[in-house]
Amino acid sequence: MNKQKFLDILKSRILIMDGATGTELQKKKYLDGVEIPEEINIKFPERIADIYSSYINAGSDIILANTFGANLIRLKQHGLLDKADDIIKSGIDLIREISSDTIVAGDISSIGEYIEPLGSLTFDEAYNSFAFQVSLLQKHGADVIVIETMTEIKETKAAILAAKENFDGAIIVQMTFSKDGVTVTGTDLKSFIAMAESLGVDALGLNCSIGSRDLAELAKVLCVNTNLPISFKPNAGIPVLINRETCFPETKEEFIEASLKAYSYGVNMFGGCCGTNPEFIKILSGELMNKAPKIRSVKSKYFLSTRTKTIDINEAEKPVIIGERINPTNRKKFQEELLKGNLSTVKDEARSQVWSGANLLDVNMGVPGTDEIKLLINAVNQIQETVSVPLCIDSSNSGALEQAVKNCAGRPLINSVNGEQAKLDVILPIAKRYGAALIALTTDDNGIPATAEKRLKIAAKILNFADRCGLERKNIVFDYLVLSASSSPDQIGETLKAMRESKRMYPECKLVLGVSNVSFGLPSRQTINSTFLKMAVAVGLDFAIANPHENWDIDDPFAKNLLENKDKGAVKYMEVFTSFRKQIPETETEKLTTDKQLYFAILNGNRDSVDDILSQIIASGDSNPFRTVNNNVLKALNVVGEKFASKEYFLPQIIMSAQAAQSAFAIVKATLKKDEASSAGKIIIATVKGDMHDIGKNIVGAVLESYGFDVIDMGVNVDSQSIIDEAHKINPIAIGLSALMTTTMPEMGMVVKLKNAARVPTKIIVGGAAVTEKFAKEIGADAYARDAMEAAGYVKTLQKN
Ligand code: B1M
Repeated sequence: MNKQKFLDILKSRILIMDGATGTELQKKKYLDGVEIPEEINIKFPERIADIYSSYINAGSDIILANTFGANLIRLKQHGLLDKADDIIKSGIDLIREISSDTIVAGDISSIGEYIEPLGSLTFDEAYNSFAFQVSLLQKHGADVIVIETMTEIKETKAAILAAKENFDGAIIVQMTFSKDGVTVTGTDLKSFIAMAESLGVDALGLNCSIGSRDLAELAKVLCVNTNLPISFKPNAGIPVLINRETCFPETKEEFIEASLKAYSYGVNMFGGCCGTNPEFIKILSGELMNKAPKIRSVKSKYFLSTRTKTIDINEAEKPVIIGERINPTNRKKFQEELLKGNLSTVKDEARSQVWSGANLLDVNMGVPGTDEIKLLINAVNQIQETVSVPLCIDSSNSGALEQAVKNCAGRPLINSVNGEQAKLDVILPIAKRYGAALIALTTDDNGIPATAEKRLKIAAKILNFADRCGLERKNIVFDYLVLSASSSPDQIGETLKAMRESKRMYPECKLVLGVSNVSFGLPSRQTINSTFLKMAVAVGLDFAIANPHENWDIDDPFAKNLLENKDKGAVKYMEVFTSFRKQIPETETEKLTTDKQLYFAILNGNRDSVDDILSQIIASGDSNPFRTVNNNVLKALNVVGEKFASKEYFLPQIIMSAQAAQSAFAIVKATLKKDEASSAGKIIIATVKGDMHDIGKNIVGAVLESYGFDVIDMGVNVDSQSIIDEAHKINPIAIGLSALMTTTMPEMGMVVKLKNAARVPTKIIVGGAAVTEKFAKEIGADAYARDAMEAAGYVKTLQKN
């Protein structure tokens, strides 16, 4: 029977399932002479046929085939693996022989061993064991799969995945709860729904363990939390021992009364579990068989969950805080611990963030030199043993992401995908397969777009791809990325605009932001973070990746002014929040020489006074104004760098100083005389990948141009391969590379390597504040230059040859 046909029947009428198989087999002594109950199918088929017939005659629409424990691991344990095909085939065929109208359910249940960390099985071992069983159920023509009597959420997840990926028909999953609505491993009803719904089952339900009256109340919780069809198979009460015999105390009348109550709540499929028998089913079918199902319309939920806790994001107070502290980036001691496999800080951070109010925890284990897959799985397991909140699994390694999401108990959030096609191709299928929600960054191969419109365009691309992959749009959580108010104050408005529009265009998609980026490079970061958070929530922010230990109640007018781009250069904000003062009072500058005036203009980031000072320098008859400017600007920028390192200056000050320096060089560049004697040769210059500093590189370029060279300036943050491709094309006499940070210098070595591999016949010259002659030699560069003049000197020697 195809899936749609089954679902259509379910919509039109109540379906009656069977009653107990196990207790009936016991009662009739049908288990004598077999190793496990499923062996009856091939050893004593008439016995199981007798049970099947009794339920079919009692009015069951669906019979569960006697394949409950016929999974790979259990059959192997009992030496019956070679009989697997026959056991499953016979279990199904015998039902068909009795009645061709009956819906045959392939029955699956627990392996008997838990998946780690509760037990010793790996997730893949459990999955493979179920997949083996499901494939045979598919092969021998089961109509639906019923996964039943499950108590552990990870094992249930493995069984559902195996069923979904190896079976064409409908999948029903039932778990077993105690009276308080919790399984023996701590899973509650909502966590069960969250996981089953997200993995795409067709119906879910309850069976075994408790009597019908208590189970009906648990069914009511399912009915008000999901729109999926629900099945209900209670025991005939909790068993008691009377004269050393197990007895089920519930009467048929009590059972029917509770079942009718469950019907009134909206349950769709009825049957019985331990202690029930064909008489129970006969009455049940008489009462319910032709009844129409109750219509349920449950308000849409947005569950994220773990084994023991579920949050409905639609109902939660906003923003939902995702604790960001389980991340070793820039934390040396934490990294060293992780390199040794020590997860104590991970657990401490998990506990303390939850105490401070984190609703979810981000987990990032990106430490170079570790086996990230193993580390991330361990971290997920250990965190889930320590705290109950849902997780946000964070990695740029898709293999690590997949394994961690797979091993996560419950429904996590994945951090993250973006608009790059290669990422979409890999990460979206992971979210779909494991039913996870997915953070989507609105950036792509070209970086973060400057406007809200372009970020929304990337969002549209991601949603189109999600549609094609069959990943429901509501699973996508957009991050419209906030940049620092220090370096990009005009961008804060673009982020908020994109978020507002996104809520209007894609109301089903949630919004997230890594909030602390906004205060990067500024003092009193908490003031800005908290003020910004309030602005973001006002335009619909759902999740904030943030430090829960911070104070999120601040709403500061100076920070707001800065965030609304009404405080150029963060001047007001800096006055209030730092002891920053101009290095000398403006009025005194007039008493200084023009050299000193220039020095202080750069140091104070005073771009407006640069034009005037430069005019004075150029008009003064200085024989080499370029050198004068170079010396003073360099001296000032070095002090700026020192002040930044000692936290006296913050990013806005460096930016203002850099802008003043750039305008000084732009003016003085025109005074450089061209060396007409030189015949022009081509030179490529570039600041290497990851590095945005270009003042020094621009000076080098200007000086080389003044010597008559044809300078091809490839800009900043230039990919190494592009530099070599360009060299291939234009055949320059030299490539000049600039880098100012210790983290970006190694990229110079990469350019040398690529050049050698591609056999490009050109020289490489390197320079920049952090670069040394020794480093240049180590990476195999042809030359090192301390400054622009040395660079020009070297290139001239090449030209002569
Ligand atoms: Co940044 N920055 N910066 N910064 N910044 C430094 C380099 C830093 C030393 C400051 C500090 O912490 N003390 C530090 C690097 C630490 C390190 O790794 N060792 C730093 C940092 C950390 C950062 C950020 C990470 C800060 C942040 O965001 N938290 C960030 C990184 C961005 C990125 O690149 N991904 C950042 C950002 C910026 C600004 C954008 C704000 C701005 C750059 C603006 C611009 O370039 N358009 C900036 C500035 C201005 C500086 C300082 C203060 C000044 C740099 C400068 O322009 N110097 C700098 C501190 C310092 O260097 N003392 C600092 C003047 C320039 C003429 O010198 O480039 O060295 P230089 O060039 C010289 C020679 O080195 C040589 O010739 C020139 C003179 O003739 N030379 C070559 C250069 N390239 C050559 C190539 C050659 C030959 C010679 O052959 C081809």
